[in-house]
Amino acid sequence: MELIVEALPGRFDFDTGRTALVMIDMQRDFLLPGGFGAVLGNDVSQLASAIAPARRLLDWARRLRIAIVHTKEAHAPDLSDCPPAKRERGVPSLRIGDAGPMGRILIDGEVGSDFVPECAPETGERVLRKPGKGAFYATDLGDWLARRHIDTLIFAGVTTEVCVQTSMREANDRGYRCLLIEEATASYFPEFKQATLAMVRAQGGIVGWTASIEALPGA
Ligand code: TIU
Repeated sequence: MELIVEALPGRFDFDTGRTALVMIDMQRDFLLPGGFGAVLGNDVSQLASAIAPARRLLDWARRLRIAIVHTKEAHAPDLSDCPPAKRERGVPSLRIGDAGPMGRILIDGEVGSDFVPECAPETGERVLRKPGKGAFYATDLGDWLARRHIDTLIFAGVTTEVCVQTSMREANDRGYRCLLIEEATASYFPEFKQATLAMVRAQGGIVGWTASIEALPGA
C-alpha cells in the first residue's frame, strides 16, 4: 500500500510492503532508574514522553503489516563484544557488566536489557541485539532488510542523538529512505533532540525526513 506523509523537509511517500519500523533501544536500561542511562548520570524521566507515542507507532505498524525491528543495545555476558574504550568511558557510578538493581548493566538477558513493557515485541517481530550505537554495526540488519526488499525505514526510540541518529545515518549511507517520528523519540537532553531533528532534515533532508505521528495515515 502506498502512503503519503506530510513530513519535513517535504512530502515522504512509501510502500508499506517495502518498509520497516526500526524501534531503537526502548529498554529499561535507558528508560528506568538504575540502568545504563542512569548510571551515566542522566535524568531518565526525560525519555518517558516517547513511550506512549512509540507504542502508538508500533500498533500502527502492526495494523498495516509493516515489518518491525526492535533493537537492543546489550553486550554478551563475557563482554567479548564490548570494546574496553566503551566500558572505560567517563566516570559512571557503575560500568557495563557491573551488578545493578536491574541486573548487570547493559548485559543481554538481564532485566535491565529487556524492553519496557509498553514496547515489548510481539510474535513475528525481529529483535536485534547490537553491541554499538548503530543498528547496522556488527549485526545482520542489512542482510535481513535486503531479503525482504525493504527500501524505507521509519525510525523511533531512544536516544535521539545517540543510537537513533547513528542508526539513521548508517541507513542513509546504505541507500535507505529514512523517516524519523518526532514524538516517538527522546533524549536526556531536550535541546539535543531538537537539534537532531533539525540537522536530519536540513539541506533538503541530508539524512532523511522527520514527521509528527499525527501525519501518519491511520496512526
Ligand atoms: N547514552 C545515550 O544517550 N544513549 C546510549 O548510550 N544508547 C542509546 O542511545 N540507545
